[in-house]
Amino acid sequence: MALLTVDQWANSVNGKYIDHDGFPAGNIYQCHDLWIDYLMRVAGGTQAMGYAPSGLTDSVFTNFPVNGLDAKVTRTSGTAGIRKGDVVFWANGSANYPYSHVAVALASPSGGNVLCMSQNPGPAQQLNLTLAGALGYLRPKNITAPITPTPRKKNNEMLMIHKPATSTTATQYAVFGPNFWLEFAGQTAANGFAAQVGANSVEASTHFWDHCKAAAGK
Ligand SMILES: [Ca+2]
Repeated sequence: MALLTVDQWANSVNGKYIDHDGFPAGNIYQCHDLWIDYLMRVAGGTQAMGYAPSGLTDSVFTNFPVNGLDAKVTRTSGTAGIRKGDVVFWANGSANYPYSHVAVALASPSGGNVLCMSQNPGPAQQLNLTLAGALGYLRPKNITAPITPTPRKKNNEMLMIHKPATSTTATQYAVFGPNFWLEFAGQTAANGFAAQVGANSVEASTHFWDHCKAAAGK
């Protein structure tokens, strides 16, 4: 079965009760089932990879890697960098989740909360969950960094290129447009300019770099 995008998956489970193991008898619809569902249908893992060694779902995170799970996801401690598609784990014994919790982030956090697809209590649903007690997150390896350039501003004809680093020079960037040419170095500045330009930087050969510079009138 083809794997789903995060959005496709979230739409497919929203409002539904998800169970993959018939366990525990008292309430088979656990947060852990939603994690298993996500692991299998989005990250391309197996149910066995997602088992919690201690029986509580946070042990997937605290015992990572077990069951070969590291073939499908990476692990990050703490909440910095959480983004859409990350699987967030809350600690056993945390204030809101005395028996731990897991949910799938649908957006980057805002104000100490993160919008998640979460199950138990209730069916799988979108909930804004506090990050208090969160241990960290697992990120499917098959979800690449989102490309979310800001919309090109009206009449903004700037473009951005870069020349890869060599053994003697750092990566060089240039933003240019009609009668405008700005060279600089540094990834942080480059990211800022890319957001402003509204597109990612295009890799340039020296020849193409010179061509662009000449076209910019410089
Ligand atoms: Ca279950």
